Amino acid sequence: MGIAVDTLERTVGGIFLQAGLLPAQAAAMARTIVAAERDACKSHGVYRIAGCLRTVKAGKADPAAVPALSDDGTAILRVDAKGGFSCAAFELGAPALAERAKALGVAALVINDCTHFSALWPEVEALTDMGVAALAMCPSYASVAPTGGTAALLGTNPIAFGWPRPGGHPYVFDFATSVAARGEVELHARAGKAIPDGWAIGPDGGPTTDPEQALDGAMLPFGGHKGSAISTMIELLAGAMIGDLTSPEARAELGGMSMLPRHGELVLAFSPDRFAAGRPGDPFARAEALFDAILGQGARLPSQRRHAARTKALADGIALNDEEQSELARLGRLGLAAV
Ligand code: NDP
Ligand code: PYC
Repeated sequence: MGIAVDTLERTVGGIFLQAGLLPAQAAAMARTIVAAERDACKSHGVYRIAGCLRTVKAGKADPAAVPALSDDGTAILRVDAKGGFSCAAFELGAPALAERAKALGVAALVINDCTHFSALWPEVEALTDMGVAALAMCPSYASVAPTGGTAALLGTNPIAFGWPRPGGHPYVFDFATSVAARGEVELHARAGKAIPDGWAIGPDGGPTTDPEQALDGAMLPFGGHKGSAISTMIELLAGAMIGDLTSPEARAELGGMSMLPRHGELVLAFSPDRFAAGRPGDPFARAEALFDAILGQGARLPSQRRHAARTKALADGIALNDEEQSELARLGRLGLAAV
């Protein structure tokens, strides 16, 4: 039997409280990190705690930040995270975003000045639970070479989409616009395992399967020029357009990559009912027909693996290995002195 989800949330929340985070920040962080561990998304699970603590210890994330929502009644809502982590900032803005999208058809949540370490699927899933479709994106820090280039410039820039499915798990995809998340390369380095061909180039600009060389060099965009362009779009929409840092700026501001980057995030929400009004067909029923057709070919939907892992974790608990358990105990005991 593994660790119950609520037990692990208390343990992780306790680590962040010990590190000086306000209770609302610590609880939001614990929910996000434990959700990733529960859903078998190891690159953004308990492994991330030490990086968050390093960022607080270095004075790059404010543990006492209280995010503030501003709403001028338009389609653009803003949360100023005030230098704190993104999780509490998102939780503050999400209900207002869903309501505004239902009222207007479409609305945007801009989060500014947040330290962002998490996967984006918890955010789009939260919005689909509120009955809206959602698209979330953010820069990270310069660690990916544009296609045809030889040095880190773009971030691993994740993008996630969610579509509500009445009576079932939502349709959700969430991926880095690099071939894999940087967290995956870090986990390979920690395990002393080579990364697959095609993920990265070393500092000399040549291909490498050595994760340490990849971390010192640059990762590659997924899908060649197509991923490179989507990643660039994210720098524009969720960096320049919202008046926040792009990935090269975030890396320069941080002065290294052993901590987590501070920048902004853009989350869009759509009301399928409002968009489809007056047109033939129910958008949700039509979506189900499409999902059935995909599954009918023997393909799987994105997030199916994750939701299966969640079902297992809720029944059997979350399995952490001995090393992970002793790391949690160490972080809980020593707090910021552990990093
Ligand atoms: P993956 O490549 O592991 O997965 C990408 C998506 O594709 C998932 O939704 C996954 O669903 C789905 N998928 C995988 N295989 C299939 C398949 N055969 N058929 C259908 N769907 C499939 O993700 P990445 O490594 O690119 O990213 C991992 C995480 O890192 C993301 O959650 C992302 O948000 C996060 N990240 C965060 C950053 C930040 O700055 N905050 C930066 C970069 C990444 P499933 O999960 O069910 O397998
Ligand atoms: O895994 O690429 C990544 C990442 C960057 C910031 C948070 N996660």
